[in-house]
Amino acid sequence: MKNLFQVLSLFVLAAFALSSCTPAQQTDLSELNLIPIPCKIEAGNGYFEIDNQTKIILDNQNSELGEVAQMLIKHLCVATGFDFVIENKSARNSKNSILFQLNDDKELGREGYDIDVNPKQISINSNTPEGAFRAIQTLRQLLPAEIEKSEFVEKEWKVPSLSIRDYPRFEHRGAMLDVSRHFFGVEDVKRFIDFLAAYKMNKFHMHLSDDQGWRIEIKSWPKLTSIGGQTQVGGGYGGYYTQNEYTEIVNYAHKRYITLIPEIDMPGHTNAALASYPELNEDGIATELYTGTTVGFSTLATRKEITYKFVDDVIRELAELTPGPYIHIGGDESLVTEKDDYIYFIDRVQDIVLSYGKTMVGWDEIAHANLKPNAIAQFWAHKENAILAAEKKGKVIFSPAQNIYLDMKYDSTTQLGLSWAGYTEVMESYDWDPASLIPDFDESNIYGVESPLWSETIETMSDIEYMVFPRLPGIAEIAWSKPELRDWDTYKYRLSAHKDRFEAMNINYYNSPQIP
Ligand code: TNX
Repeated sequence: MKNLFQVLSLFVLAAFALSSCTPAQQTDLSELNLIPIPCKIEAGNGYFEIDNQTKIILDNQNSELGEVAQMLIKHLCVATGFDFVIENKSARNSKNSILFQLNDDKELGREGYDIDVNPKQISINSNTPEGAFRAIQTLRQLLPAEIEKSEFVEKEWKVPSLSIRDYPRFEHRGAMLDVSRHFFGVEDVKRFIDFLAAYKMNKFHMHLSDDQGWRIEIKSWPKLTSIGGQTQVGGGYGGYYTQNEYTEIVNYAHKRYITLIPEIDMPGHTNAALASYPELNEDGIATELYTGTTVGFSTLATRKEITYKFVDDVIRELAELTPGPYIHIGGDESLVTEKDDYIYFIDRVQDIVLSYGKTMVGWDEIAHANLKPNAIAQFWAHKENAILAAEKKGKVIFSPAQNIYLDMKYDSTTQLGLSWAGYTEVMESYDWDPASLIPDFDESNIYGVESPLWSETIETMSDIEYMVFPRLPGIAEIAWSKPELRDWDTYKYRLSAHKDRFEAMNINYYNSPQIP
């Protein structure tokens, strides 16, 4: 009996050795460093290797899916040096292929996806091209970090066998860039959008106006930019986006399934407008342009009718340029606006936003106005405002300054940034959860998570990168991943592995002592 068993096992071993020279190894899941961490990962055996023969196959005749496949090619072709061709479904079972399929799978929702990797094929299944786009970001992270280089790299491009099922926790996952305190050109903004896309964020909030600068061309009020756009913090030339440039940014974000949320901050934070048009001031006298960093000193004249003509024109032009459903009206720190004037103003502006078919978003102070259902309050400082907004049937975006303000210094030695909300090391920005931040706040009222980068001290793309990395990936994970899968002690090792990616992307990141 024993002999027969030995003979049989020898036979099995021999057959195995003949069929493949190197037995396929099971993927070690602890070596994956995916951020945000996916809902479910199962190990497979062996790996898929992308080479010069790898085909990309679309299982559905869907031009949008084809564009997503092109985006994948863009990510792969530079470092690998391979030419990829896209084929249609007749070839769906071919080996050495990356297959995109559209399905109907309720659990995955709009943005979810499955990725299945085996030695023959990588298949990506989703309900929408958007889900396929999110999947590509995961695939990038399954490849060696050098895939992110913008030059050819001689390398074996292996993807470990596995299957992933993944979908987001929150609808709203974003970041804000303040282009008012310091202005950033279109190319910088595109790079910022690339960062969001890489970590599956889907909202890009642009803070387009403030005391120090008006940054979007408004044709019916041209002095907003010819006067109000000229300077910035510290003095010197600021700048602004023409409507065409703004559209270029909208489209760039849209191709990456990121919705642009434009903000015109009102009725405070309006000195640039007040300096451009005297009639917007209570006393009818234009203010001086402002290049300092104090907040809370300016207000539109909330009881003058011309103010509402101004707001209507601005929101009309902005709404026409903005395909996404949101207009952000600011509403924060209106410290020199009387409370009843403030409420009167927000109520009227809300009606203007609604009249152009958009959803109003505002900083948490707008909760004091008569919010209509579906208004969105962005909680940054005042928990009681978040609660009030939810009571008024508004949704709440979580941007708690103490946790995720990207302009807060990491520690006392950080040169850039501010510290009014405290220092925010990488752990502090990661190790919290929106559902437990405000006692008794119902998670169903949380629309999502967004981290703002204010730019009083931020002047260059390299400054942006330093404050954003490595905090942004963790914030993206808070917004995307299941809370029970998140934990700092394992996250810090995953994040550590991303340093190679930051370097491959030439990102000027902060090398935190908290990251091994
Ligand atoms: C508070 S957050 C502000 C901004 C500043 C920021 C600096 C918010 C809604 N208002 O005006 O730039 O602090 O951290």
